[in-house]
Amino acid sequence: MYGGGNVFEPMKVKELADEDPILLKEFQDRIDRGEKIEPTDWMPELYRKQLIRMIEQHAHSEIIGALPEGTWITRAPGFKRKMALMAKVQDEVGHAQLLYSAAETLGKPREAMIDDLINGRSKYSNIFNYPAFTWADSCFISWLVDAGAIVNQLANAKGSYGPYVRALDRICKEESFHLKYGHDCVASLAAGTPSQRKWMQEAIDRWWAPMMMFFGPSDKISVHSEILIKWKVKMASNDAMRQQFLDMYVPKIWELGFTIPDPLLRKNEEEDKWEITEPDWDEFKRVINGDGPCNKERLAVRRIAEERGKWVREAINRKSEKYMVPLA
Ligand code: BYC
Repeated sequence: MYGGGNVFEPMKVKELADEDPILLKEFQDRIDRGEKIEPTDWMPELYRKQLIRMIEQHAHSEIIGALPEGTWITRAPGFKRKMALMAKVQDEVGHAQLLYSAAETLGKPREAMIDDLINGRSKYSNIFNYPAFTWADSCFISWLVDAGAIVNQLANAKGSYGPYVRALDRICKEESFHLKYGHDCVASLAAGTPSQRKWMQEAIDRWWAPMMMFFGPSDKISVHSEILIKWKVKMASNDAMRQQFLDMYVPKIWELGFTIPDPLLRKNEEEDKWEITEPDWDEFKRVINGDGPCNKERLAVRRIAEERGKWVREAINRKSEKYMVPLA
């Protein structure tokens, strides 16, 4: 019933042509009227497949995203920062649980999703395949990666699939705390010693290019956007989300006295549009297909976690079987 998709592979539109045209029209009318689609409602197989693909990738991004920040919990400067970062990382893992549950409503079991992740068959966000060398890298993630995630998720929380939008709604509320925490971390470094300012600037220099890619390939080469926007799964295109992020956060980065490592970055006031250096989409493709600086390490950690947690899952399942009351 479920299935993923290969990057940049053209969509199999044939599956849509096979659907009952009357049901398909009623489905599109419901979406156009702003109604929510629920798990037991009729939906085209392609809608189901696309949602599983996107929600599953999103869930994986949350648990893998916890890794580069997680390594900084014990090294965060001071008790308060340690506590706050630990709470944030726990939130991210919780987001993954919400999202796996939302994807499960579409028919793909959680075990199959985890299996696809640890065996490299599923994708997760490009940005978490880069190393967090310094505390400032962790601050960049907490502020600006979370900011990018909020831009995307606030928009998509108005989308069409009930379980996903309800999960996004809750996730956005928690993310807005993360954003404040992340901004406070970056602002502290900005107001700190020359070395602290330098570390933060170096982190911005390292993470800016992956951050631009975080919103997905440009609209010219995005594969799934057209159908996902028609079905209100995505509420804006990748370029529109990237532009919104630039609009909101470039001035804030400048305000803190940092520079952005893109010589072409400028606001074209006539077109009300940010001009940027075109991201290196070949690097992007390599990274999302398993060949980034940290891909192997990230999946190895998840594989170990899966292996070590096996006895807990088995114990819970046995206990629930023992207390299960047979239905009359
Ligand atoms: N990374 O047709 P396109 C967080 C793939 S977690 C990797 O434009 P689509 C956080 C795409 O999957 C929040 N792969 O795709 C956590 C497709 O490949 P397949 C993460 C990417 O789906 C912890 C191919 O490229 N947010 O912030 O229309 C701590 C063609 O692309 C990426 C979400 O997951 C990427 N960046 O649009 C801190 C949001 N971009 O599947 C923070 C939910 C594209 O054909 N997802 N690809 O093999 C989305 O909104 C959409 O899936 C995307 C891509 C905008 C990302």
